[in-house]
Amino acid sequence: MTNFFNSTQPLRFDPEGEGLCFRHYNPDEVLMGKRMEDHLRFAVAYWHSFAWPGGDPFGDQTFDRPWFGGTINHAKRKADVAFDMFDILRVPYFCWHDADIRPEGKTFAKSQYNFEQIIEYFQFKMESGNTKLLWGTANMFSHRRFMSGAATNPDPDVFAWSAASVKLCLDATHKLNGENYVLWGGREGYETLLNTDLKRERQQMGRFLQMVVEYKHKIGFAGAILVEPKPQEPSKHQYDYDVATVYGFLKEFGLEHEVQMNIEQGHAILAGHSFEHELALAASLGILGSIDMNRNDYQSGWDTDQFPNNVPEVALAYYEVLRAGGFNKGGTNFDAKLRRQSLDPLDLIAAHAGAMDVCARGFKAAAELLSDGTLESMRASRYAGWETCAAKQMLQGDLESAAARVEVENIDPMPRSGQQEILENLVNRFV
Ligand code: XLS
Ligand code: NI
Ligand code: NI
Repeated sequence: MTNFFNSTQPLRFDPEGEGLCFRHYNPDEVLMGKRMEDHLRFAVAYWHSFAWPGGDPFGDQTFDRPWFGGTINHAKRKADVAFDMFDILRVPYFCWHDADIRPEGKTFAKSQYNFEQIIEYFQFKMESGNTKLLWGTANMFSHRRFMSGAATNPDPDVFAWSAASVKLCLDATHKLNGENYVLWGGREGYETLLNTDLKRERQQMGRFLQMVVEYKHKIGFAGAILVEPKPQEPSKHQYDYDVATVYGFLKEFGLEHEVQMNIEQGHAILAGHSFEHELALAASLGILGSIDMNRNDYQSGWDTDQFPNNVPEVALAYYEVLRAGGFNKGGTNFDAKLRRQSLDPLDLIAAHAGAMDVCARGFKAAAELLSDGTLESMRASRYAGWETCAAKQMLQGDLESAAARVEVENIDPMPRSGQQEILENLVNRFV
């Protein structure tokens, strides 16, 4: 234990409690036959909470953390504080990038040496603790070598470097019994089409993903490979734009049964969708894997990665997750960071505890709405006509036989209300 948080006493569930506690998140409460902890599967993101120094485009570091510094001892200290926080929050999972957890070395071999020491340290801490790995990933966007992309780089040597990075991170994720492996392609896109061979770059990226899947099978990694869509930022255009785009890409490279989605709230908004749209679409395509929970600033429109605090929005998101049967290997990763003025250790705990409560409230609302059944039965009755034999047959037939029904059956379709306001009022009774 470190003394960063003064105490590592786990937060209590106490709806009437004073100070720091959970007012809505009760890990042991059973909803729809499952404990809340097992439904939500919360994870802390190592990068935002322990590696980010609090900079913005106009100013540098605001956080002063005892583990900032480039040595392996700093990295171990960081891990000690991180695991203290996992215990305080009682989160079942965490997630990392290679660059978050180890000091960067002068060579690949030196970085690998540092990384493997930390992975061993994690292994030791995980054996005696309660926190597991939801997913690992390779950071292939921060270092300048990746400025023109990782797998999509015009320089094949960067492709090779990326292969080495993913191989190392996938091996480590496997070693730590991680439940998923994520690929987010922040620089897999372009700044200007004028210098970009788009066709070639997409082919490189497709082959890279195939190689990752082949390697996963080779080493017997049972976790899911997840792609995280985002339309832009940092690149002007990113190839993994949104769920629909990634699905087309997976089909093109024969990976639609191998790869699923890690869907982030803020990325959905950046792509001009709602979070629930992206979740519903992925579920309908059978590729819903996991979620990155956060929110953007709606005024600036930037990907500000704030902690969620909009219960109705979160409720609609979990509603789609529940309709899809809940998470399997996936979970709720807080890909969210403090505001740069939130300097205190307490701010880190409060941010997560509050977000866990927001998710719990939203999740409970979603579970009640689904159990109530009115929404689903109203949705079903809207499509009831399609349950008739005639309608089903029509889909088996051709255009001419469908067209013939108009005259033969003297069809005259009558518009029906979509009842949006009634449905919104219904939802509002639960959130
Ligand atoms: C950035 C992404 C990133 C991924 C992991 O916008 O959300 O944090 O989740 O590389
Ligand atoms: Ni993001
Ligand atoms: Ni993310």
